[in-house]
Amino acid sequence: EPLRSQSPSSPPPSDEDASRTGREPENVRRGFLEHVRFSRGKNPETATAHDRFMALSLAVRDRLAHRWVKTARTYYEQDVKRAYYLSAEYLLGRALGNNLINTGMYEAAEQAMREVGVDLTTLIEMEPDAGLGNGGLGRLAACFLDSLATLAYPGMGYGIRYEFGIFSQDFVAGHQVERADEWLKFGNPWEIVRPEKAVPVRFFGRVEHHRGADGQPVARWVGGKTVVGVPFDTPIAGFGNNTVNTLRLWQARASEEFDLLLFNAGDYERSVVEKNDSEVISKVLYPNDAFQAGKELRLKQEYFFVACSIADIVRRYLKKHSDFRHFPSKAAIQLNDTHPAIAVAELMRVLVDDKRLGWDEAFHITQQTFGYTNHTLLAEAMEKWPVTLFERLLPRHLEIIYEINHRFLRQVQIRYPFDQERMQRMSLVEEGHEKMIRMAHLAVVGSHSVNGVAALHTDLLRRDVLTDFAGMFPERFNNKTNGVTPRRWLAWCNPRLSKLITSRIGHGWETDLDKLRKLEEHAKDAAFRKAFREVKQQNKHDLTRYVSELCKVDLNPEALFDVQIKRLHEYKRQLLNALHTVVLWMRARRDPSTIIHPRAFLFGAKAAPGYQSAKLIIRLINGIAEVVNSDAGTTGLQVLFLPNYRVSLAERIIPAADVSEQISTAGWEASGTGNMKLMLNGALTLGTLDGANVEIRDEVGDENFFLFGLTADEVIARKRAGYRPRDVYHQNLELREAIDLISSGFFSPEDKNLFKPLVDSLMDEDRYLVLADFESYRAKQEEVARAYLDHDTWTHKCILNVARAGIFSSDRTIRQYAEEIWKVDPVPVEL
Ligand code: T68
Repeated sequence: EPLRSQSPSSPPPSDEDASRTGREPENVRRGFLEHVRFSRGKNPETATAHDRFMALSLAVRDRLAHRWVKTARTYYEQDVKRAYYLSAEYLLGRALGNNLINTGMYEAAEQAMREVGVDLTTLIEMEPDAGLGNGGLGRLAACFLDSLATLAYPGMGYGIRYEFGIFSQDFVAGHQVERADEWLKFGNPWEIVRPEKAVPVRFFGRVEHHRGADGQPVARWVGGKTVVGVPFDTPIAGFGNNTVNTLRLWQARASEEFDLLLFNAGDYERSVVEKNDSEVISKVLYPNDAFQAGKELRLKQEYFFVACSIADIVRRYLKKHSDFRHFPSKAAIQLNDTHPAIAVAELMRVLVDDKRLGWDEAFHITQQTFGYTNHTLLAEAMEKWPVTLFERLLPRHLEIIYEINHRFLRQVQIRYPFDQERMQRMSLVEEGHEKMIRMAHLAVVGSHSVNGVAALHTDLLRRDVLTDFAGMFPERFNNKTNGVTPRRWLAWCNPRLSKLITSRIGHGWETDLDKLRKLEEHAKDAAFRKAFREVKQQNKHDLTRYVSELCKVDLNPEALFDVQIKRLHEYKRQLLNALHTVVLWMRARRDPSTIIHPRAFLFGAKAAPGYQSAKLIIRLINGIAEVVNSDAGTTGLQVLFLPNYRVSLAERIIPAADVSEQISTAGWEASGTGNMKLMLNGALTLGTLDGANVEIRDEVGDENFFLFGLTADEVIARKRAGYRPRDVYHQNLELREAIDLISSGFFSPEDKNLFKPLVDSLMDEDRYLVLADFESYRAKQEEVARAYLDHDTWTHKCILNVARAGIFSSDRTIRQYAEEIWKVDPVPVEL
């Protein structure tokens, strides 16, 4: 089933038409046919769908190449300050469709393919998702790259070229089963390997201390073993401009000299084993989204890509400069959470040990260079590494961290004399049974900027998590509310709505999302509301068709599509949603007239493979789905867990959503970004006052938002007062019946006790206040159902949601990072 039945709008093609770069249909067709023949070695008749996908992608890449080179040359020649984004994750999804949209080539490609008898959408569907991330944090990095290029900022992403990205998810008897994500198996047409820019990275070894010729102490990190980082570059095309930035991902390779040494010593077997040890570093993405596993290999991954990236940035700086005092005027480095925080110690090592700068000067440069973004308040996600591990793996970095800590604690002591407890709280080293390095403290101390990702999150970060640091360095703390790219999350994924919007307000919203405000006027027009409703309805039909193929479930396209799509985590409370579906179903069994409008509850989520309770929640929802869907005819209720939630699946679900479930326990979801994508596509939010929901409600108005639940402060107060979930259970009859039904094994006939751990933890602790918020949620859901009956008023609210989503463009977010943290300016690329 093709994804798109209409072509999206696009900017006019620009000025060149050479044979390998021209963007007219005839050029694209020729490029495609040449790649079929010369890159794939096939005749058009024998080419497979995959050959055609590769050939078209290569033809598109050719048409980016010229601008890619020109962009790099422009930055180099103008010697501009650049923004470097360091992230362990990039959740890019598919590139072909997005590149066609951003380059304005979509229609040309469509026509070119039609002329050779090929369906473009079929080719687009051939592409595997680049799933080099877990969830929001990785997808945010991908949206940021798109915005950097679109706003013509000299920005570059650095990360890891995982051979296996986020696992692919199957359901077997309702249970999640993981399979390796072999996204590179058939080749990646977008990347270009640059072996000439490989970087050696040392691990283990020891530190030698002696005096330099000038009498100053010098440290040298020697011995150990060396791994080589090989960069693979992916072009990132801006929308409607000539900018093509670079995402540089490092792959780990065994160092040849090292192998040869062993090989020549006759130890062939060991040399091959060592090769494996090296190359495993970039093998697989750790699939935890809010939990620190503390595996040695993970720390190796972090240092590996950080060392490669810092070396690359320093090498680029030295092409035009020699005095490092000016380094921060040419490079801003943003740390995407603490995963790359070791960069603080690495830049210090390069400046002090390799480039022989004095400590104070080096530290000043380092601080002026780095900014740190925090993405979570969850204690179990805070990165800490055993000192013993650091000592073995990165002995020099441990010394540097100790030195940073020593000087920092002296500052604390001067500022707050006789406050031993504060020193302990703020130390980069956590004392205790096992000494640990606190990566967030390293990131804060080594940066000039620390930001949260939504207003509430930043407030809580200041107030509850980095309290002492916010007290000591208030000027360092700032908020940068997340955003999403309107190119992928509207222009590309929802061509029908895009066309409707453009028919009323013209183009321009793609790069200036505030223009959507003009839709407020059109919301008053009944014809526009009707057209809007029809678009949503057609999108729901598309999803229904797709789902019937994928899951063999026939959704009712007239039903309200109630959507919760995000990683599976207890704090996100998929269980609250599930409990509610059981309550609704039990009511409907007794009296079908209680369901005033048919409703389909759609879930999409991956659970971390080791997160047992999350996996059990998936199994529960699949169990509920089996029961509920079997008598959907009488109740009007459907429940469906779509397997293998990922970027390309989100692109199908979001345009078809009526209700956006953003129901995390207040205080836990740092921001959320799916909430923004759903709003932008005309879904109404049912949510708590958490993360960016707060700002979404501020923008859209309380009358266009379904608010429920405790506030973050109330959550804390409720727990302080001694929260007893069992009391709630006893007080709420319907809730009790639903929980009892789950306990009885009704949804797990093969194992009656399957959900016992789930129910026990809910009744005994209920850490995320599912039961406390249940009644408020249920009541608000009833309001949602009633509101949906009035289709026209509902649609009016949907349109206002779209009209007021402008602020949630990642262009706004990136402009704020660029102006307030990085101090980088746009650098337009002229051809
Ligand atoms: C998310 N964090 C936040 N973390 O949960 C979400 N963590 O509220 C926010 O909108 C988003 O970041 C963007 O700011 C994550 O996605 C991870 O994926 C993660 C990965 C590895 C380790 C820890």
